[in-house]
Amino acid sequence: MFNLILFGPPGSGKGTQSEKLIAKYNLKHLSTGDLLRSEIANQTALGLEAKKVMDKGELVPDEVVIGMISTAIDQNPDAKGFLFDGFPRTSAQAEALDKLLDLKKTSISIMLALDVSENELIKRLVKRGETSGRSDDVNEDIIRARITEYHKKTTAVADYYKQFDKVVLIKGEGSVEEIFDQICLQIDNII
Ligand code: B4P
Repeated sequence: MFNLILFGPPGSGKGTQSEKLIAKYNLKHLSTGDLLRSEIANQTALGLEAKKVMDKGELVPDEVVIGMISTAIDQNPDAKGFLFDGFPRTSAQAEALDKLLDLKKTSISIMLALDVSENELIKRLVKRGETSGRSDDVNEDIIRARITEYHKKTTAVADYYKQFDKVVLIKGEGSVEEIFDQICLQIDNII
């Protein structure tokens, strides 16, 4: 099984690149952001609670997202591999993911980390906010809060996988196609 983590700050292009990668490599796309937005759209109890946190630019509690990912993995027993997008976002989530994959006798193959400057992130998310209808993109204060949360809690996840030599940095600025080509080069190297 080939299991990829696409990593990076908010707006680094994880969702954008994931769409192209799942088509090319036939991976099951697991995006905690998409799963949470679907809970919000369906107005579930989980979604209503998550929305309050997401609207402040903060991270949803670990047990909530770990539970969602665990269910999603179990629902896809025939997957050729998983593309984790926006997960794990804390060290506790990373440790939980390793245990879940261990139960399935598999593991993370590689983490590709998209590197994008803060100015570019803000520019992209402000622009997306003009049309996306996403309440966490509506103003620059919330966008900055998300980036602060990333530095506080999420960068540690890359350190976690570095100890296993699984992290490769990808320049996340340039055209979507150029970045996609760099990502594919890394994947083709190991599959
Ligand atoms: P996510 O849904 O994961 O979203 P994201 O970080 O905003 O975006 P992404 O990096 O996927 O950017 P995209 O491709 O769309 O998280 C949203 C919220 O959910 C979090 O803040 C948190 O509250 C919660 N959450 C999710 N997972 C969680 C977890 N595991 N634990 C706790 N909480 C969790 O790109 C952004 C924009 O840039 C787009 O408009 C795109 O068109 C543009 N773009 C992409 N590539 C570009 C390029 N090369 N050049 C120019 N623009 C580009």
